[in-house]
Amino acid sequence: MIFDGFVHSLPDTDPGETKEWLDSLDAVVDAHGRTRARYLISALLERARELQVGLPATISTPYVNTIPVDQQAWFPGDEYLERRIRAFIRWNAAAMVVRANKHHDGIGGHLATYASSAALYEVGFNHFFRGKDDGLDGDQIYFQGHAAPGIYARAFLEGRLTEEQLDNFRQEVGGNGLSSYPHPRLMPEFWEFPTVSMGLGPINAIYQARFNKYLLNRHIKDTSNSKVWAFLGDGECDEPESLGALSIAAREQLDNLIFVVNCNLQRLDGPVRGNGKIIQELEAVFRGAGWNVIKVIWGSKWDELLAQDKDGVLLNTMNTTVDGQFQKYSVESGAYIREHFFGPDPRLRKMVEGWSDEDLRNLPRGGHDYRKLYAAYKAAVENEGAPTVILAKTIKGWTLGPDVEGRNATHQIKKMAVEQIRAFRDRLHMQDEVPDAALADGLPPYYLPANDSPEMEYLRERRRALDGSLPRRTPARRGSRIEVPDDKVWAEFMGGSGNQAASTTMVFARLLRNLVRDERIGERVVPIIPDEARTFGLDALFREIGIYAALGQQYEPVDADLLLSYRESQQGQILEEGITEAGSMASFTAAGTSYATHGVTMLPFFIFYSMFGFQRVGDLAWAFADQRGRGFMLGATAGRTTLHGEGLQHDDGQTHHLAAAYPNCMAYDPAFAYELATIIREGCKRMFTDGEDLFYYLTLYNENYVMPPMPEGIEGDLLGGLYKFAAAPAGPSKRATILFSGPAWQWAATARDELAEHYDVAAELWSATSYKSLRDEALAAERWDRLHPSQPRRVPWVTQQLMKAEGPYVAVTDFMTSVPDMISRWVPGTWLPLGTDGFGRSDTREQLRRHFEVDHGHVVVAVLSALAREDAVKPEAVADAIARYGIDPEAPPPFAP
Ligand SMILES: Cc1ncc(C[n+]2csc(CCOP(=O)(O)OP(=O)(O)O)c2C)c(N)n1
Ligand SMILES: [Mg+2]
Repeated sequence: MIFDGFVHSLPDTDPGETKEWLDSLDAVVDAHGRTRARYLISALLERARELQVGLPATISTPYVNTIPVDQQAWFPGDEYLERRIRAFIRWNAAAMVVRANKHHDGIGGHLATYASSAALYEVGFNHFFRGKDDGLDGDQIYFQGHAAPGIYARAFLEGRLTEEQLDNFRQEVGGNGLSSYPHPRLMPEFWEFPTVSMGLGPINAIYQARFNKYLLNRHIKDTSNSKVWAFLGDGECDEPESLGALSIAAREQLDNLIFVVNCNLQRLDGPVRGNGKIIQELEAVFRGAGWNVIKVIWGSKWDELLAQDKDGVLLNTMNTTVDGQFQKYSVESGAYIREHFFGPDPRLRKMVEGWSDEDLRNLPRGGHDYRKLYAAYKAAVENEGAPTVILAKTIKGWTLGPDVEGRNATHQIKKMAVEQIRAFRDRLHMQDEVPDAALADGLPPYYLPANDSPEMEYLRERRRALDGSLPRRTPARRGSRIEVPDDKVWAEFMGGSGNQAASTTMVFARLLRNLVRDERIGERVVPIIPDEARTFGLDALFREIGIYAALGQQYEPVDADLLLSYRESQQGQILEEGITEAGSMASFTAAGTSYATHGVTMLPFFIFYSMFGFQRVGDLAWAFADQRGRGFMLGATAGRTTLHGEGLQHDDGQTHHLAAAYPNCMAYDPAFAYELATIIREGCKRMFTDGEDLFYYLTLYNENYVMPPMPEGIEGDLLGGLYKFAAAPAGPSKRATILFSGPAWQWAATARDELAEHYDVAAELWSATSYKSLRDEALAAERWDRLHPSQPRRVPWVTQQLMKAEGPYVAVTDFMTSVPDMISRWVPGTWLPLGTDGFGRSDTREQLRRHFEVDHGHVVVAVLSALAREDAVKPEAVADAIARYGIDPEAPPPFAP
């Protein structure tokens, strides 16, 4: 017998028996057709699963609900009251958006997303989502960003928001407004998770669920009662971040995680998969990744049709109708549906003979059927050993009327004419609540039921039973503060390294080791590394604190007998993420917001290849900032000339430029061990003791040099971003000042010596640890001046500092010139920065520094050139230096495209 597939490569122990089975199948196909054959094979697979035959899971199932009617959990709610409550919320959500746009044309907002997902949320709010009363953690819910109006509308009914606040939707500047989307930065007591940049919610939710297990397994916090719910759009699933981390959720058996995908088959411009079936496609992806998949496609009214479908013709039509066509049915009349969906096959047509056109038009999708949803959610929360995804089919703009529902333009509709509003009201059966007279001015009024109405009592009772209102962010809980570790951790970095050369990366590794050994806070430290621990010298920690592995270590590591073996453990502390900066950033987010989500402050240190940080996952970092995450990001192997062999894609000269865009990021480019230790100690205090919503970005380098001892009395200046590192040598008659950052101190120091020796110039050396901090302070001073014209001028701190030195001022850095240029406006004298602009390349450090024109020769030339501009030296001196250092003035600039 010949097969093309893998079976052919397996030995057949009984070919006769095999033949009998195959002949039977052939006969079924001949006699009863493929549909019947499919049914039989499905039945066989199902039985094989029950018998634990151990077949790989099939990746897709027919286009029907996963939970059969006879296994559907009984719906315990009051259907009538819940429908009324849902109607009120739908109404208020739409009223809010319409009113906002009536008052302020173009302010925006979305009607259709929530309209399609109201039941998805309301079943959760009434029956599943756990709140945070009495200090509980509750569930962590990632709301689809564009569904925010519905979440506000529910909060309004719950008495958490006022009419005035609803009327301030998308008008935040005056205070008391509501954010367009979930933004903890702007509504810190309300929203917990920023989700609106598509794809970030799903990946963050996965790592949040994973982090909850980490806290549990490490016995830091019992998180076993919290579920993570992530609501996302079907269009959103095209973002690589949405589905890119599915496998870790399955691998680590995150049964505390539930995705609910709102499959309205549409995104912004049109259908998600016009010619395909997004639900089937997603099912295959999730099942393939090892998730428990529950499809909720059809509402209850379809059950009776499916029960009659003895020949499988209905199923076949469901299976073969593409999404674009389903969307068409969602906007069409019952007659059209009868003709085109049921019509072509007489058996199907007969099935709906007794049904009116209206009945056919109202055949609902599963995602609008709270009974189906309840059963799915219940199965999801009870599922063990794997994460669950619920794929719920809905109609975009559902209940908003024929001009909105299912239209390609629906996503962006935010206005409704009076006629549309009235029809919408009628659809929601709210004629008594919102009489015609109230609609006359085209401004739909909000509707708040009487406080003692059955709806309000039911609403409150449900939330009380589920531990309080959501969403709610509770950042200031007891026990969320951590005292900064004592001197033992930091002291060794302050005195210099003697004769020993070290890199700032090595210093950091040692500092991290000291921190994890600290008795009080050591266990709270969370090192997060995307597969570069060895590069950064952090592998020494593997053995000491272990690598977190949800299921422990089930093998003997190849290096078990070595001192630095690869030790995995369920209590492991290091999050060794593998090669995923996005996943690492999501872990960093979960750990860095744990003070708020769990009332447990953790100290995350995310160390990565600096080029693959802000540049690669900048949007996740932005969401981290929005979410008020706290922690340290460490861009290692930084510098465009210090990381020398790696070349264009690796050499980082821009991340300080990028980091400057993050308002609450404290960005430092330290040169020495004591700088690093001082900054990290201060960061720990500000973030973890004082509770400031900042995060730190520090660049680390891999170049070894002797670490000097910390000069006296400079701590404040160092943290402020600029301090005097070394006085000018005595003797020479002319003065200048060189600012350096990171490893550029070496070129600055050599240049200083050369200037004194050959050119009669005495240069002071200043360490610029943070141009961003200097700029932020200077901008504040400038602003104050601008707005206080009659007051004495405020001199920016950077100017005050530099006035203590003498110009001209030359800056040198292993980053782009635009980094030191952040302060150019406030430098009190001639200013000439040198940086590493242009694409990186691979070569030795020496060659690269020459190429980028930042080596000591170029620093000398820059200082002389600046002095020449001030007529302090003759142009010949500059020419002399150009010749002395063998610089080719006609070489093309390194930043030429
Ligand atoms: C990263 C990113 N790109 C683009 C957008 C703009 N955007 C907002 S909603 C939307 C369509 C959403 O479709 P879907 O995910 O299916 O959600 P639905 O509204 O249909 O539930 C787009 C493109 C965004 N918010 N984030
Ligand atoms: Mg969609």
